[in-house]
Formats: sequence, structure tokens, C-alpha cells
Amino acid sequence: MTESQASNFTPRVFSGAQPSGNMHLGNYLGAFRNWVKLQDQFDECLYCVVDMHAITVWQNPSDLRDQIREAAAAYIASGVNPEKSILFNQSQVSGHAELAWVFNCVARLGWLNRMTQFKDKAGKNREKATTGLYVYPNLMAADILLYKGTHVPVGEDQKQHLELTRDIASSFNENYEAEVFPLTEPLIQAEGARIMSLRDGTKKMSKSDPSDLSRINLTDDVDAISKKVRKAKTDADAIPSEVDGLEGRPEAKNLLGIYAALSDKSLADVCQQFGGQGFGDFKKDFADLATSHLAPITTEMARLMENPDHVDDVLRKGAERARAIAEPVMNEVKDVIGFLR
Ligand code: AQP
Repeated sequence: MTESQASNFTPRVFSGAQPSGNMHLGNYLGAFRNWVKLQDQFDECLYCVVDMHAITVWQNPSDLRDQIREAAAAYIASGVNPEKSILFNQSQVSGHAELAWVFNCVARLGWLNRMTQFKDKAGKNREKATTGLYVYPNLMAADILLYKGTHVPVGEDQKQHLELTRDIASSFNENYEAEVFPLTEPLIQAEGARIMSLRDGTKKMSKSDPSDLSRINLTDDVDAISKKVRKAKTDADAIPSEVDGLEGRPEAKNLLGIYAALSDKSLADVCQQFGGQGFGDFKKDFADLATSHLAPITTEMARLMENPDHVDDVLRKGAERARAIAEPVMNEVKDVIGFLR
């Protein structure tokens, strides 16, 4: 967003995660932890459980209900304050679907064809992928722009979708000769930007990885974490004392990187600290650090999940606050387009 355009819009952060499975350490280090910090830097933050994105691939209905609550619990347990930030699930605010349709009529096929995430997720089964998965980036643009979101914390992997959001916003503004939407800025965080699978250092840690050993879930207890760390793939070489020594060693780099992110140190400092040691000893320290860091989150999530009515209430109240921002924006969009209301 240009300086002059930025000043026309209230600074507002939007971000979300899909309730498509167990929330994991990648979500925490790449997103939630950062969201918590942003609460102190911005007056308005919206943190959404993007359940409509989750159904772009099949979700069992009763599992989905639990996953939505669990995602909300993960946000709160990580430090998102639902009194300050607006915490809600996407499907309770109909403006997301309405604006997504408008954007389906703005975005071009050529733009969507370039999206690498669709290619990755659809894989060889492209013909069988849902159309929802294909137009997912348009819904993501709607999520952000329904609130005229000016800043979005994104992982590296979401950068391309945010570019598309900016293209959609500027096309819409240009087509209708009205400055309705901001050009949203990405907030990319350096440390912990991409946490990789514990089984394959070239693949990102992901909820949908069939191997539970590939990720540390935020609901994992001490034993589960210790087991996963013990079984995490490494190589036979010792830990290098310089970052350069991690070249071509994705699993080693990932474990040291996670350690650095959890201990708020640089990767270089962690290499210095453990340089020359084998991974056996390092893994013990790693497991201790991960469990002590995650235990309060796990405990708070479990406490919240024992009271689903409370979580539902938080989401309902958040959705009401979200609707209060979204409705005037949607009305403005309808007026600009020429819809009667
Ligand atoms: N491995 C990761 N490292 C760093 N950040 C990550 N995020 C997800 N995985 C990592 C960040 O978490 C936020 C929410 O992501 P999401 O759940 O909406 O979608 P995703 O990136 O597709 O996550 P998954 O786990 O890979 O889900 P599935 O398997 O269902 O597709 C985002 O900010 C994301 O960058």
C-alpha cells in the first residue's frame, strides 16, 4: 500500500488458520505466536478460524465441529485475547461468501492458474479437486478485504495469495473507479517462518500429513513430544558450529531452526551452542525445550476443550463484532457494483 493510500484506511490486521486437523508447532511458530505480538502493535486484529477454507477438501462434520473449537482454543491458549482481538469462525459471517463471489467475477483464470498451492494440493488428482480448492485464493482475498484489512501476517507459503489479494483489490478499485479496498501489506516474520516436517526436512510441517510423527501437535503430551523428537529424522554428521555447515542438511537445519525459534535465539547462536555434538544429546535438550514451552498451551487448550459451550460463546460474540465491521463494507461494495439493496 502506498503511504497516501495507507492513510485512508484504519490499520487492521486479519489472519486465520484452517480447522482441517490438529494445530501444530508450525502453526504456532509461523502464525499464532506472531498474532499475539501484533495485538500490542495494532488496535484492531481479527483472527478467524477459516472453516469455509477447510471444506475445500472433505471434512467429516462431527470432526469439523471439534476442529473449529480446537482451533479457537489453540488461538486463545497461545495468547490471543478474545476481549481485545476479534476471534470468530468464518462461516458465521456471511459476507465472506458474498464478497468471494464478487471476487470470482474480478479475478482472472490466468491469475488462479499461477497459484502454486493449488498445484501442490491438487497434485495429480487435479480433475478430482473441488472447484472450491481452485478459487480458494479469491475467498482468502474476501476474508481480508471484507474488513479492509491493511496488514496480514503470512508465512512464506501464503505470499503469492496475498499478491493476488492486492491484484484483486486494485482491479476492483480500478474497474469501479472507487477506492474501496486497501492494498494489503504482508507482515512476514523471519524466524520460524517455515517449520518443516520432522520426517522430511524438505516438506512443510502440515496438518494433512498422514504421518502424525511428522508434526508436533499442540495437543501432544510430554511422552508424545519426546517420542516424536527421538524419531525425528537427522543425519549421521555432528552439529556444525556455523550455519553454513547446514547446507544440504534439511532435517538438521529444521531441528536447529525450531530450537532457535523456541528459545528466541538466532540459528547462528544455536549452532555455536551445540556445534560438535551429535544429535542424540541435542534431541534431549530439544524435547525439554519443546515440552516446557508447549505445556502451558496444551494444558490451557485441554481446559478450554472441556467447556465447548464457552468456546462457542466466544466465537459467537466475535462473529457479532466481525459482522459489525463487515456489513457497511459489503453495503459499500453492493452500491459501487450497482446492486439494489
Ligand atoms: N509448517 C509451517 N511453518 C510455518 N508456518 C506455518 N503455517 C502452517 N504451517 C506452517 C502457518 O499457519 C497459518 C495457518 O495455516 P493454515 O492452517 O490455514 O494452512 P496451511 O498453511 O495449509 O496449514 P497446513 O498445516 O499445511 O494445513 P493443511 O495440511 O490442512 O493444508 C498460516 O499463516 C500458515 O502460513
